[in-house]
Order: sequence, then C-alpha cells, then structure tokens
Amino acid sequence: MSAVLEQSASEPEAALTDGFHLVVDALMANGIKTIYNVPGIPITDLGRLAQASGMRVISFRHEQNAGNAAAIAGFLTKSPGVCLTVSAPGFLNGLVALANATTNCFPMILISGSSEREIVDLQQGDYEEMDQLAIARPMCKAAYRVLHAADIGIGVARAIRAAVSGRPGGVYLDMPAKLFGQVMDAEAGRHSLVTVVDPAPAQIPAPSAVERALDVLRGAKRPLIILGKGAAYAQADDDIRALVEKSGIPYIPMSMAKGLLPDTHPLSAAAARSTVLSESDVVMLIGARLNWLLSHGKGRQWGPPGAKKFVQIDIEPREMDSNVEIAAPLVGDIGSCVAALLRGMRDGWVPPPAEWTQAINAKKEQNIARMATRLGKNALPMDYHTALRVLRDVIKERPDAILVNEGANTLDQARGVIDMYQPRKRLDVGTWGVMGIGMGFAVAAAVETGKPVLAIEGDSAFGFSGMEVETICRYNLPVCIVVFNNDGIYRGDGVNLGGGSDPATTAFVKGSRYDRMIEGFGGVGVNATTPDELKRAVDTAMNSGKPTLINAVIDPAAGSESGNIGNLNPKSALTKKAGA
Ligand code: ADP
Ligand code: TZD
Ligand code: MG
Repeated sequence: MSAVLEQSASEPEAALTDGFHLVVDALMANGIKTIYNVPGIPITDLGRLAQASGMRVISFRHEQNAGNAAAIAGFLTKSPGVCLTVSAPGFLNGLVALANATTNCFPMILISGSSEREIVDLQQGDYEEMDQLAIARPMCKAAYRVLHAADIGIGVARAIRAAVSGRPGGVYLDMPAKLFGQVMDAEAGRHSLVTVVDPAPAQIPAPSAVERALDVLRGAKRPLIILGKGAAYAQADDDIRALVEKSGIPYIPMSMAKGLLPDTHPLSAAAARSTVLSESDVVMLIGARLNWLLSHGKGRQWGPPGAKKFVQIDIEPREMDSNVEIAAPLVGDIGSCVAALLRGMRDGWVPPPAEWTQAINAKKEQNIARMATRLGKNALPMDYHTALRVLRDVIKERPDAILVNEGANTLDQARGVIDMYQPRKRLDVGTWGVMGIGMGFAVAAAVETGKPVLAIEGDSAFGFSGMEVETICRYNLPVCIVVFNNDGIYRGDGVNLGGGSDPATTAFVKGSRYDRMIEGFGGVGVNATTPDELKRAVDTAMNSGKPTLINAVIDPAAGSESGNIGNLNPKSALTKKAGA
C-alpha cells in the first residue's frame, strides 16, 4: 500500500499525507525494514501503518526487550535498529536499552511518542506527562524532537547519521502525539524526505599515524593483538584475519569478538590469556577499550608498570589515553586502519620471534589439556562444564547458529568453554554486564539473520526478559533457550543468615520448571537432567526450528559468587564468616 492518505471522492484536491505516513516513509527511504515495539498511545497506529506498508513490526511484551532487540539489530547489521515506544513509562522502559546500546557502541534509534508540549511544559498533568527529551539526553549519543510533519524527514536523517557515524550509539527521537496527525501536501511531504547518503563515512587514518603504529609493532619482541566487539561490528572480517595472519601476531578476542577468527585458529592465545597479557611488550587494541574488562590496562594482570607499549585502533579519538598512555593512536574506522596496516606490511614484514609464539603454544597446550579433563567429567546433577560440553559440541556442529548468553557462572563458563567459528555469532551482556538482554537479543538475532539461535541463560538472567517466550512463539522464531537452572543467583544453596523462614536473597523456588512456561504458548518444553537428554533436546530444537525452552537442571552448589568477577563484589566480614 502506498503511504499516501486515501482521497475521498468529495475531496478532489491534491493528495495529502500526514505525520504517521511520513515517519514510515522516512524510515523506509533509508532502508529500515524492521521496527521493534510495544503499541499504545500515541503510536499504535504508527506500528499498524508500518506493517501495512511492508515493514516488519515485532511487538514485544516489554519495551526494554524491544529496545535490546533494536540495539543488537544495529550491532549485527551496522544499520540503526529502531525501537518504538509509548510515552513516559514505555519510554522509560526503553531507556535502559538505549543507554546500554550507547555504552556498547551499538547504533539504535528509540522513537517515542510523547504528550503535548504545551501541557507538559506547564506541568498541567497531561496523560503520561514527562519531559522525555531532557531525560533521554544524558543517556544517549544524540536526542532530537520533531514538532512539524515537514521536519520528519530531516529528524529521521539526523537520527540515522548520529547513530552510525563515528562511534556508534543510541539516539533518541521524540515525537509528540500531535505530530502524527498533522496533515500536509503529499508532494511536499515526499520532497521533505531525506535519503541519507553514506551515513557512516570511512574515516581514513593519517599516513603518519599508520607509520608510527607499524614502527611500534616492528620494535616488538612479544606482541599481542586484542580484538574487541568494535572489530566485530566493523565487518572488516577478511582484512582483520589477513592482518593477524600476515603479521603472525598472537591475538585474544574479547567476548563478542570471539569467532571473528575461529577460536581454534593457531594464532589464538585465548587459552594463554594471563600469560600474554602480563608478558607481551606491545599490545595492539582493535575496537576494544581498556575498561574494567581489561583491568584498565594496568595492575598485576598487565605485568610491570610501564613495560608495555600500546597501539590502539579506534574511531573515537577521545578513547586514546583514557586509561594508560597510547604510544601509537590510530584514529579511523577499523576497515580503513587495518587495510592501511596491511599495505604497510606488504614488503619485508618479519613475524614475531619464535620464542614468543612457542612459549604461548606451550601454555595453551597445558591449559587446553586441563580444560579437557574438566569437560571430560560427567557430573550428575550436571555442573556447568558437563552441560556446556554438550552446547560446545552443538555450536561446533552448527557454526552459523547465533549464541546469546547471559548470567554469571552461566556466562563466564560458557564464554570459556564454547568456541565460536564465525564473526558476530556471540551476543552477550557486553560492557555493563547487564542482565535482561537475552530474549530481546534472541528475537532480533533470529529476525535479522534468519539463523537458528541458541540462548544460554542463567535462571536469574532469564527472568529479566522471560515473558518474551510468548513473542518467540507468536512469531514462530527458531530460538532454543537453555535455562541453566541452579535454583538461584550464582548458587541455589544460599541460606537466610537471619534464620527466618524467608528464602536466601539469592535463592529461587527449588526445582522450578521453566520449560512449562513455553508450553503455555505452544512452544516445546523439555526438562533435561543429563547431558544426553540435553543434547537430544537441543539437536531436536535446532533441527526443527521450533521455539523451545530446555530446563537444564544444574547442581545448586556448582556455581561461585558473581562467577568470575567475585573480586568486584564487596563483602561484609559478617557474611564472609557465615560462609554466604
Ligand atoms: P569490547 O567490550 O569487546 O572490548 P568495546 O565496546 O570496549 O569492546 O570497544 C569497542 C570500541 O570499538 C569502541 O571504543 C568504539 O569506539 C570502537 N568502534 C566501533 N566501531 C568502530 C569502527 N567501525 N571503527 C573503529 N572503531 C570502532
Ligand atoms: N540487574 C541487572 C540489570 N544486571 C545485573 N548484572 C544484575 C542485576 C546483577 N547480576 C549479575 O551481575 S549476574 C546476575 C545478577 C542478578 C544473575 C546471576 O544468576 P544466574 O546465573 O542464575 O543468571 P548463575 O549461573 O546462577 O551464576
Ligand atoms: Mg542461576
């Protein structure tokens, strides 16, 4: 259907259009094909019209999940994911996802309906009154409000450019209710639309910066490359692989960069992570920040202070020297920077000394053997490793499947055990370690790629977005959820230190059956207590593509407090003594 208002026979004048149609037309003119939303005042008809116009509109049960879906759609496609919410409470629900997208450098646009400016600004108590633009502004990269239908095209264009150019991030677009009903001449409306040309222009690094980086790399005896999710986002997969292989420099992938090169690649030093972090003399960061996930580039993990030089490739100049001195900042887009380094290595590149790679390989072999022993055990009830061995094999057999992962132990152990083989196949809690991304990410991964999705979820983590199993069933998406059910947060055997009858703060109902939730919506539920049952159930789900939830029963005593980051969790002497 053409997005032009139908003319009644009694109105022979020029065709008209309105705000609703112009928003849809503006998105479609820029190749945006999907909206993730929760309907309601004032945007119900916008979703309806978008669907009628040929867009895919995925309606969620909670805006945070719709927002997370939009954010990860942006990561997967390099085009901003769009989330649509109602005013005040719906907007606020979506805001966590917008802030999280910005923190993770995922491009997304949160379009929210809002109440009447005149009433909101005089604080006269409008329906869902809130000054949304002011509240959104500090949470995102850019925030705009459109007041006139004729400005919708420009508003959408600005939002797209802000989301994807430079360092990607979240953008807020405020659309007061009155905007949607504004009518204007259809021809003028068409002319007001903007198709954004080259929304994320290449940013070419300065030749002198490339030369400086190559000099630092040439001087290295024990170099290391760290690939971050920015490298995965950049979609420069072939050149990144060529750079690693041509340079002969060992690399470690950050969590969402796993699979950029297969984790089984001979130059992967992931299994010797602590060795390479502490002993390397030059580290090149590609799309990875020296934040808490890398201990800020200093401290014991990094070896003696001042002993290392850093090369950093990033599109954001202000990232340089954020935590430690960067000897060779390479500011530009990763595709252009990596291509420039490759050109510079064409003639006479000498790979790192064999001593370095041999030392790493020896350490790797040791650690891989140790892991194999742990994975070889068949614990019953299942512990993390017993269950994860099964899922590791599933991904090995289906390397194109997308893995979504959240939880504490469920996250940390899965990241270590499950090898990834292809770029952008591992989606997880990211920079904030936020719980609740699971079902939103799973839905968008299935919608955007058409690939099967395996979501490995802690039982607590799953609870944050679990209602979206209905959404998964409603759209019949090929998503298999495995809930690692250890009866609680970190562990299921916590005790109430006050001795009362309330359960421990970290414990859930014992023996819960999450699998029964999905059955209520027509999906497949399976309770798996052994590795064989788990394997059979996941294989069946991945083969059939039917929405499936497997309740994997995990030993309540198998996990540790906060997974691998217990050191960040302050503890009172009192609870330490009580052993909680
Ligand atoms: P990780 O958590 O995997 O270490 P981060 O989210 O900390 O990764 O870092 C990603 C970095 O990648 C950010 O600093 C961001 O500016 C950068 N980035 C994102 N896209 C590009 C790109 N196309 N070119 C260059 N840098 C990019
Ligand atoms: N709320 C939000 C939004 N994000 C968070 N990270 C937390 C709370 C705190 N938190 C974690 O950091 S992990 C986690 C919480 C509540 C859940 C861990 O339990 P789980 O995983 O069942 O998901 P395991 O396997 O039992 O460790
Ligand atoms: Mg748990």
